[in-house]
Amino acid sequence: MAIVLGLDSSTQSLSALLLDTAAGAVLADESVNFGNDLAHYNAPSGFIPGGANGEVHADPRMWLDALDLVFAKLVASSAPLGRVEAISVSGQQHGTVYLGAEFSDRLDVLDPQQSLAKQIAPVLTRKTSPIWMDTSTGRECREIAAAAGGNDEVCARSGSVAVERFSGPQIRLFFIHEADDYARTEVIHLVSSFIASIVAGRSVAIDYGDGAGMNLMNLASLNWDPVLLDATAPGLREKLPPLAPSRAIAGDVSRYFAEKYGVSRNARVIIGTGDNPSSLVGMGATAPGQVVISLGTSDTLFAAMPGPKTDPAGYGHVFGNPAGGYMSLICFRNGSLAREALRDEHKLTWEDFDRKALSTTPPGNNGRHMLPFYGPEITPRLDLDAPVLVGDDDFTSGKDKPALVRAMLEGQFLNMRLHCRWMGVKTERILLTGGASRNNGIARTVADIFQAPVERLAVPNSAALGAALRAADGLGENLEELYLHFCKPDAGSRIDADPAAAEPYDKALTLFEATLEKFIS
Ligand code: ADP
Ligand code: XUL
Repeated sequence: MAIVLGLDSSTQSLSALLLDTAAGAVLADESVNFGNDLAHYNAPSGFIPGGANGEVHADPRMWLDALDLVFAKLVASSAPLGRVEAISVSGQQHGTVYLGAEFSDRLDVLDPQQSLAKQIAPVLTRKTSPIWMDTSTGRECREIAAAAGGNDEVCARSGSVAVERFSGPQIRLFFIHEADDYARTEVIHLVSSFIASIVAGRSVAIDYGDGAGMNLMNLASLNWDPVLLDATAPGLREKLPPLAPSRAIAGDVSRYFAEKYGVSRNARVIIGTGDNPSSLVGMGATAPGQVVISLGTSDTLFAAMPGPKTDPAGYGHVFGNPAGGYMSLICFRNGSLAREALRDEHKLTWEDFDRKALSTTPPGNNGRHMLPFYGPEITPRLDLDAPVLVGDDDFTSGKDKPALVRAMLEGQFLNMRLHCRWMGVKTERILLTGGASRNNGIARTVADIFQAPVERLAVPNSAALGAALRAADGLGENLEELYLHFCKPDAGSRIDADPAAAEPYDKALTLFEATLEKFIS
């Protein structure tokens, strides 16, 4: 039984959660919001706005400043960092960080008197990092698929067809457009393995959970796939860290964190994983039979799987399950930021997404519906810059605001219901997490559309919780026992589906699908 720290470097924030596993208690919960707390990076939602041709990048120095800041906040709140026995990391998936030959030496001698960002910036060989929202690599995806023998082959090997946001296509684009900088890159990390490397003070391995989101890992051998490496960029094998199981220990915490923030020198660092695999742990859902919907910046639906199963339509993914085996996932790019865009465009509040809109409109919205995409969507792949509205004039002109809110939420979750069929999972109960899951109107819409009860946990940040639980797992604690303490559904927050909504939503699904098909080439 131990004190363990989980860090989650997500799209919009970095969170830290300190647990006492013996007491079953949360000792500290701090977070840094990139847009608010590090406003000088001009990334209000965690990425650099205005990228051309689908490019979405973030500044890795911002992630490092957030790491310093979150530890300073932990110290300020008197969190017992001197008693931490293990630390692990969760990171937004697919994003890549490019580092030169001096990276490892630099990690060894980090000076506690200076910031992480200042010391690591000189060894970045690519100033900014492409993140999961990037859709700029369509050409590179086609080239990789062609070189590897087709997308079916890429999917059979890696668990996903070549996908624009995945690391392999992003690496290829860098190699093609910035060949010299690619050549001087010694190591390419994912966000999770980059942050874990900083914390451990040495370049650490990538786990099977996050590694599977690169189009480079062979799902069967759990090693880098030679065909995919060759199809992506020359000399790539030498630039990738090794792959390892999620509970692998990277070493002790770096001297930097011990001296600067008083973290116990003996704290072990367990390698990182992606935010979705981490949430699978944080929701206590690593055994098959449970379905999780996460409503963060992206909306995702995922579940542990007994064996790998791929999506014939090419939208879904198979990742490693941090507890062993596999998980399947479907990701939607127009999640919270699309809900925010509608809220701001029509001068609404989250309260309007809660009781107000839903109490004055019926399930199915009398046929009024929306393709709820304010920017490129990945499931299905579609480039729109504004939602498509189908219905009467009051609705399409934006006058009928309650109908707009309902149409947005129904569009998002009908689209989710439509695109998760391939997983073949039974949605008898849905575990809901992510920033938007606290909204009861949104939770009710999920319950009614899937016709399943929705439950939320007492600890809301499941990705950070998953990192902390994985840290304890790395020390040899039993995950199933930890779930009993930390992953209990909050009984008061359960929402049961209204059976009367079943029929209107079956009809709404047909209408939604027909409109969607007109836009998919
Ligand atoms: P990420 O982990 O991807 O950075 P979070 O899971 O922290 O994101 O979720 C952040 C999002 O949660 C915000 O973009 C915001 O739109 C959404 N959110 C927060 N509170 C509410 C609410 N009451 N209703 C709806 N959405 C909310
Ligand atoms: C999953 C995905 C996102 C990111 C950011 O494939 O792209 O969910 O992990 O949360």
